Amino acid sequence: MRTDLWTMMADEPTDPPGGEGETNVITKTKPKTQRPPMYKVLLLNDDYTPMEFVVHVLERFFGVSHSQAVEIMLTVHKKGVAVVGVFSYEIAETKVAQVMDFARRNQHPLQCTMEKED
Ligand code: TYC
Repeated sequence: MRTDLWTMMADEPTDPPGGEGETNVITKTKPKTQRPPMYKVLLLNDDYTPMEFVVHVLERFFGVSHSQAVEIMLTVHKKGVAVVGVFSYEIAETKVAQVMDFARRNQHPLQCTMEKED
């Protein structure tokens, strides 16, 4: 128990009366907001899928304009692969399934995959 004036005036908290002489320490913790992991959807090049088909896929399943679709398709054609969008796991999974199913039904070997973002 502190009794002298200078000690009482120090900027430490005083113990509540009747306590066991403990001092409460308030630790500030930063609230951590959890954001879900995101997944890149990748389109892969091949030698057989027609360019117009890939452009159509990009417009239809990724909601890009015709000129953006041509640009992305040409990037894949030249570089071998391109990220066509970043989505939550479930959305990415759905996009991949939609593209793969549409390509298969049209007998094109177009490949679409997903990859976790770092
Ligand atoms: N390389 C194909 C061709 O020359 C076109 C193509 C582009 C195929 C993009 C797949 O993801 C792809 N017909």
